[in-house]
Amino acid sequence: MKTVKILIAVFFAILVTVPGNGQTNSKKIAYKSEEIKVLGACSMCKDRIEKAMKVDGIKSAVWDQETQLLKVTYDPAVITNDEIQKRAATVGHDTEKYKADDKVYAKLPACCHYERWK
Ligand SMILES: [Cu+2]
Repeated sequence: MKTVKILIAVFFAILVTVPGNGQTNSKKIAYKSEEIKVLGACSMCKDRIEKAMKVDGIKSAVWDQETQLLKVTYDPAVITNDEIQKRAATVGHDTEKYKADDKVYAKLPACCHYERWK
C-alpha cells in the first residue's frame, strides 16, 4: 500500500514539473492583424494569393473574393505590410501600393483577369 502511495506521489510530481519545461523557450510574438486590399477574380486567385503568403512571419492569410480583402496575421518583426503587398503583386495581383507586372498579369489564366485600377 505504501509503494502505491509513493508511486502516486511521484506520478503527480512529474505531472506538475514536466509541462513547465516546454514553455520556457516559447517567446511571445506580438502578431498584427490587418486587412489588405488585393485584387483578384476567382477561387484560383484565392489559392494563388494565399499560397504566396506561406512564408516566415505570416501566421495566417485568408483572401475574400467578395470584399477583395486579404485578412493577414503576421509578425511585424519578421515581415511588413509593404512586403506582404509586394508578394501579392509578384504573383500577379494588384494592391493599393504595388501593381503587378503587366507581363505577370497577362500570363494569368483568363478567369483570373480581374479588372485593374486605371
Ligand atoms: Cu483567378
